[in-house]
Order: sequence, then structure tokens, then C-alpha cells
Amino acid sequence: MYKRIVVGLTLFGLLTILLSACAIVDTSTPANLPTVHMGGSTFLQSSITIHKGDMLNLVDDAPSTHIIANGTWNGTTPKPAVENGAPTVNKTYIGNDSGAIGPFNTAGTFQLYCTIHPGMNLTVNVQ
Ligand SMILES: [Cu+2]
Repeated sequence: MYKRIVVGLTLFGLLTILLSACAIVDTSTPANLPTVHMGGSTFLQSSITIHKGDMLNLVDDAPSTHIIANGTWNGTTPKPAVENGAPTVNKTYIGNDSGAIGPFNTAGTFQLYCTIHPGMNLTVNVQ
């Protein structure tokens, strides 16, 4: 009888750990957000259109560090700038990870760039 209780409690404990592990994964990989992927030194698309209030999920598909901030590359010259209404973005991706930026609460066109990789620009159109 005692043995059964121990086995039961152990199974319950394992189940709890498994379920909470799933919950952690769910919150770190938002399913319904607009998403842009990043390669080794570029965004895999140059622009995206999202809705007012949206967060934007960035996915680093490469084992490559990216620091994403407000601004743009003009050739090989970085031009940091935060447009009116833009969320302040300064987020580091360490490679093979992802994370959301925003929310973009104002309609307009906003430039993001990677401070490490010349030419790595993304235009976010918010409607
Ligand atoms: Cu980069």
C-alpha cells in the first residue's frame, strides 16, 4: 500500500514537471505573432506589414549574434534613429533563438537594423 502511494506521488511529480516545461516553451515561442527570420548576416525578407498593436517576432535561424535596434544602414554607415511613434528596440539575439519586439502602437513606417551586420535592414509597415 505504502509503495503504491510513493509510486503515485512520483508519477504525479513527473507529470507536473512535464506540464510546466510545456508551459514555459509555449510562452517563449508565441504562435500567432507576425514573424521575420534572420540568417547569418541578413533578414530573410526586407520588409513586413503588421497591424497597429502587434508585437513582431524575430527568429534567429543561424548560430549568429544579431543586435537589433532602431535605425538603418546607409551602405556601410550605420544611421541610428528612432522615428516618432516607434517602439524603442535594442535586443540581442545570440543565435538559434527568437524573441518579440514592440508593440508597434502607431501606424507608420519604421526602420530596424542589425548593428553588427552592414546592410541588415528591415522595414516595418504598421497599418
Ligand atoms: Cu546581425
